Amino acid sequence: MKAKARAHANIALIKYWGKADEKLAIPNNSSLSLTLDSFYTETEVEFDENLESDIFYLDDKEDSETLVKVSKFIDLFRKEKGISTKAKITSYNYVPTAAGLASSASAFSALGVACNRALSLNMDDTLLSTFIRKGSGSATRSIYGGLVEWQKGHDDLSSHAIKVDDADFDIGMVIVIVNSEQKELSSREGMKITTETSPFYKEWPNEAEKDLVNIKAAIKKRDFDLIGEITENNAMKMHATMMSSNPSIIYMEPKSLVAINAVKKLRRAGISAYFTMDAGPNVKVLCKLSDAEKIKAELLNDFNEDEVIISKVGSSAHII
Ligand code: 2P0
Repeated sequence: MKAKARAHANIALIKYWGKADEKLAIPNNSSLSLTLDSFYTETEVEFDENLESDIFYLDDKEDSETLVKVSKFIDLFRKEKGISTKAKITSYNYVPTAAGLASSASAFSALGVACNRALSLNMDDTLLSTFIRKGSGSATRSIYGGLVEWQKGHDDLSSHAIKVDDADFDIGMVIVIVNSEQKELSSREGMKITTETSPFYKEWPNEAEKDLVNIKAAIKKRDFDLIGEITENNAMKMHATMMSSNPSIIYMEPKSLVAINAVKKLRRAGISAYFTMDAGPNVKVLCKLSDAEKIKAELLNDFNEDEVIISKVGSSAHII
């Protein structure tokens, strides 16, 4: 009744933005991500008949606020097993700096993998990813390492992750910490506002699906620059759509643009580097891993050493 798992964070190259079904967490568009080695979560879950309620520790501190979401998520697994036994959950986020880049993707993926083992549910990765999806959408993709697609599907069982590529070529990411504080607007809220108010949102799922087809072809051909161009363009289309919401959603901060301009400068100097951004101001630079140190050196003109983190490709979520 006890298991411990590790899962890595992932960064979407083709973004997920907007839900077709909020309750089931089915997205309006499929997405594709790169799993990162440098950011991960380790979580132990222990089901215990003696407990009267669930208890959750995050980085050695009891966290009763997050517990509500965690308990709801574990309920899915309890229901599958037909039990109501409460659990103690102990979780650690591993980030290479005090960046506060705690990720719901690695967190729910690690917790899902641990619950599956602790309750001997023996779900395969496809089915398990549909459970993890209901904790957090992006967590669906963290079940696999490398390049991973979350196929939007059309119902509970068909909306799941698939492995696209091991990404065992020269690829990596440089993460630029612009601001490590908790974001003011959650992704969940941001998506809702965008889908309900942006006049441009109706084009977003079409654009994302086109980008997905094209990036998968570029991955197959190992065409790094094409992968990068599609990634950058997709992220900016998502941010433009968010900005056109009412009220507008602007995750970008002045220093985000500083990082973006540094990437453009690197590109003019012949280095293949492309930026992407998520629901926050931090900038992630998709690059060849062999260029990462050069890219970091350029970024250090404007950022501190602990604000620029290099990551190679991460592996699948697994029991430890
Ligand atoms: C992504 N993001 O594909 C996109 C791009 C942020 C921008 O998935 O509501 O925490 O739990 O499903 O997964 C962040 O949203 O949202 C996200 P919920 P989630 O990575």
